[in-house]
Amino acid sequence: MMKKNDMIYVTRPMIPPRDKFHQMCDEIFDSEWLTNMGEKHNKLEDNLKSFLDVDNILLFNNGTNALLTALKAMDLPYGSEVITTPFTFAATTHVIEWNGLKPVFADICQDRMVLTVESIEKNITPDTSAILAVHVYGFPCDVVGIERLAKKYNLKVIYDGAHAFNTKILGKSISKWGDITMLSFHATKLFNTIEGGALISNCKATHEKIKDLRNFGFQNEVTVSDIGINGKMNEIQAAVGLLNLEILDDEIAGRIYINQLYRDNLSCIREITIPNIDDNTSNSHQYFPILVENKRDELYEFLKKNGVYARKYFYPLCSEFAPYSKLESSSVDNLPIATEMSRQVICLPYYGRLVEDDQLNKVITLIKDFFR
Ligand code: T4K
Repeated sequence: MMKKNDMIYVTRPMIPPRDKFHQMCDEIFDSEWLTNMGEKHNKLEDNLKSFLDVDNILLFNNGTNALLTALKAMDLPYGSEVITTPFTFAATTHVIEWNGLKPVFADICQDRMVLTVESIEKNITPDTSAILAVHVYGFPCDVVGIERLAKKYNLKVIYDGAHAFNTKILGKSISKWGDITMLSFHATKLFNTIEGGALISNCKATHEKIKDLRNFGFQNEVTVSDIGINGKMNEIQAAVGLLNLEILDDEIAGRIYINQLYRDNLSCIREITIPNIDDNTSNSHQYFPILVENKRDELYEFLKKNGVYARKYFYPLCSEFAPYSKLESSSVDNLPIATEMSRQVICLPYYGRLVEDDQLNKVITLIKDFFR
């Protein structure tokens, strides 16, 4: 039986330098200001604004609360339909229901596993109010096609960019598209604040609304303008973020190296397909998904037995989860590609420290042995 710490996981978080972290904790405790938009929080907001080159960003205590707030900020008619992908983490669909809206699933494409414009359009009805699309693995949605649809049908566009922290199209942050983009800074994400997230919006009024919603709807000490939530990031989370931002380049460099080694060693295996993104887009380096025809589950079990805990992100589809499986749009006929992809995909271990202790070679050798 493999011990927990001997396992090689799908990801491992960036850990900030401890001496610097302890010093920051001292500063925070000395200041006696622990949360509610403190100094570290505001600094991280500023630093991320420059790093991502965006106009409006607001930090949150996790990505799910951020996405919940993004939908709330759009003021969508109660009970209206939101078109979304089933090929995502449960949080994406849950926030639709938590806002009193109805998820409608559309299908994805084979190469990037994101919603197709055709499938979105096919699912639009007079009750549709918004599109909640996911840049899954940081692979960009067809942002131009979605923008065109949104204009044609007067729909709001919210992007779940939980995996897309570092994705750029033609050098521009992916969050420049859509009304609002959510980023997740969970421990499993490329850039982490332990738990955390952010909303980036492209309109000042939306930004101000989100700011109120994040803090219970308070505009000032005595005025509550909206039905808000507690979405605030605390000072310890922000300290981790400030320090992790300093070491992010090293983490990305490590992942670029691993990405190349995986490609060099695995692309010749007939049963494996490695998805590619096009030249206009920079990779977010969040996950390393591969598609395996027929033998995905056997490979997963073989790796696990040998101490490598890869993950079947995203199997099952959200449309297969009990709360959603009875929806009309959950039928396999409506989602043929998503169904096929979810039965083939497996995300391999992908994090900078994977090069240590021969772990990367172990993963590659095991996969080669499996297909020999
Ligand atoms: N939208 C999308 C598309 C998302 O993928 C997510 C979250 C969200 C929205 C919501 O954002 P947040 O509210 O989470 O900010 C993990 C994460 O918890 C979740 O954040 C993430 N997506 C999802 C794809 O993965 P699990 O249940 O698979 O996590 P877990 O605990 O099995 O961790 C995966 C592996 O990571 C472990 O086997 C080992 C490693 N790990 C994990 C943690 C927590 C570590 O090495 N250290 C750690 O501290 O959901």
